[in-house]
Amino acid sequence: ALGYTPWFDVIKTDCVMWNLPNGGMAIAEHVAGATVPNGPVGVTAASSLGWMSEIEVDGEDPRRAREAIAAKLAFLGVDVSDVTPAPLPVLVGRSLGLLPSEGAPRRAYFCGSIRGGRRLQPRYAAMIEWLQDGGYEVLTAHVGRPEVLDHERVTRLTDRAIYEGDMAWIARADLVVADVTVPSLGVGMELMRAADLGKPIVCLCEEETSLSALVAGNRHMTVHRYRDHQDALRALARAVAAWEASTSDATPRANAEGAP
Ligand code: 6K6
Repeated sequence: ALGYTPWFDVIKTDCVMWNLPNGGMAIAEHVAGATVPNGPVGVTAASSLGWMSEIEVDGEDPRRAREAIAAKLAFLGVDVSDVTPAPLPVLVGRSLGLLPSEGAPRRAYFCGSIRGGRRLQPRYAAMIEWLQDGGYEVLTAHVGRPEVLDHERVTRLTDRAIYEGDMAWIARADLVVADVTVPSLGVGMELMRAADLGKPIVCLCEEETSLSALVAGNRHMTVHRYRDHQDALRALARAVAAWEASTSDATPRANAEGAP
């Protein structure tokens, strides 16, 4: 009814409340998290954050609020290093691996054709390497490996395990990057899932390629056209830099224009 589908629940399993000598009150809650069964992220995850307490103060002046919070912490004997400004749902989302943690490397999910055809494998490998060099953890580095199809045969992963594993990774990704030049059903499915989850999506496509209207016309994804291999890496660098600049706590990397 509110126009969104919940990803996970914030569960409070226990509570302790103290009356303080100054007339105030301190409340600590035992907090856990769990993904919503059959929910949109398609993974089952649970976490326990332990005992937590939220401190709120009245007023609209952030500086005064900061002082009031500091005074409360001092009164309670809580060290400021044990405190985070992040709201509880964000902490739970992070503990479930569904939201990026501060200071942790950003996770990129790279999509490229596998059974749809391996013509652009070296390009996928170069894009993945560029992301890794820039500090990204690429969850799907296997997409760039030349021997991925042999590997599929050797590891004997079932198609269902591949599907479920990939859906779980998409849910954990901070950014989805796809080369959509070679048509691939799998990449199309990944993009749709990423769009449904509201993930930022960067699509790269060789010029002159006839691209499906369902990608080209999808307002959840921007398609960046490129001429050749070198231009593809420059287009990737520009698109990632633009995304990084649009996220508040990111420092755009210096080599955005200087990509190989
Ligand atoms: C690979 C390496 C070891 O085991 C494997 C098993 N195969 C796959 N593993 C993970 N993801 C896969 C696998 N096959 C396809 N995908 C996902 O679908 C990739 O993330 C690609 O972006 C996409 C390619 O889809 P198809 O339809 O071209 O195969």
